[in-house]
Amino acid sequence: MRRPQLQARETQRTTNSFQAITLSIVIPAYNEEQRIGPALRQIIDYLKGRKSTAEIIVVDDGSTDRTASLARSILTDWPLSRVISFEKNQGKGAAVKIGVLQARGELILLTDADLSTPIEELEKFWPLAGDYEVVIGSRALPASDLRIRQSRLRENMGKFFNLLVRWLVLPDFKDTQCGFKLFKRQAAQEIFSRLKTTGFAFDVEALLLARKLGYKIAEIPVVWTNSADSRVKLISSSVKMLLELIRIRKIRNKLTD
Ligand SMILES: Nc1nc2c(ncn2[C@@H]2O[C@H](COP(=O)(O)OP(=O)(O)O)[C@@H](O)[C@H]2O)c(=O)[nH]1
Ligand SMILES: [Mg+2]
Repeated sequence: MRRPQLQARETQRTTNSFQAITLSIVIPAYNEEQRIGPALRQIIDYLKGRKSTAEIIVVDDGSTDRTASLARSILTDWPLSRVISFEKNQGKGAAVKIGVLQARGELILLTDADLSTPIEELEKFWPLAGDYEVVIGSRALPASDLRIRQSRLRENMGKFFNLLVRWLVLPDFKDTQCGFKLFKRQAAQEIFSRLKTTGFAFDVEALLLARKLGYKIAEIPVVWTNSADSRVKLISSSVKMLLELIRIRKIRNKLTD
C-alpha cells in the first residue's frame, strides 16, 4: 500500500466558538482600487459586530493603481491589519502564500477582493472548522446560490477547468477555484509553506497538498454574486492555468511515487 510522503504535524486544538477564535482574513489584490474599498468596509463592519480578534491582511501584488494606499487608509480603522506590497506582480498564488505565511490567526480565511462570496458566508464555515482543517466554498453544488452568474463562456471554461482538475489531479472536488476558503492555522502553514504554484491554479496545488498531508477537507455551497470586473484574461490566464495544472500533476505523481 502506498503511504503519502508528506506527514502533517499535530494539528492544533480545535474550537467551535467564534469568540475564542483569532481569525486572519487574507485578501490578494491586483489593481483593485475600485473594489478594495467597499470590500474592506464590509469586512470591517462584519468584524465589528463580533467579539473576535481578527486581523486583515491585504497582499497588494504590484498594483499600478491606488490599491495599496486606499487599503492602508481604510485599514487605519482596523488596527490589527497589514498591507503587504510587492514591487512587481507575482501572481495570485504567490500573493496568497505570503499572506498566509504571515497570518497569525487560528483560522485563516482567503477571500477575493470583490467579495463575490459575501463575508457573512463565513458563518457557515467556522462551525465546520472543528472537524475539518480545510473548508472550501463551492459554486458547483446543488445548493450553491449563484445570484449573478459569470458569462456563459467564463462559466463553461471554469467547468472545463474543474473537469480537467478532476481528471488530472483531484477526483473529488466540484469547484476548486472559488475564492473563499478557510484553513486551520497549522494546516495552512504546512500547505502554503510547500506551495509552488504562483498563478490562478494555486488552489489546486493547495488542495492536493492538503490531501497528501492527511487533512480533512469539506466543500460547501456558497452564495456567489459575480463581479463583472475581472483580472482573469480569457486566453492568456487559461493557458497559464493549464500549464500550471500540468506542473501540479507532476508534483502529484512525485508525491505518490
Ligand atoms: N495577488 C494577486 N491577486 C490577483 C491577481 N490577479 C487577480 N488577483 C486577485 O484575485 C482575486 C480574484 O480576481 P478576479 O479578477 O475577481 O477573478 P474572477 O472573479 O475569477 O474573475 C481578486 O482579489 C484579485 O485582486 C494577481 O496577479 N495577483
Ligand atoms: Mg471576481
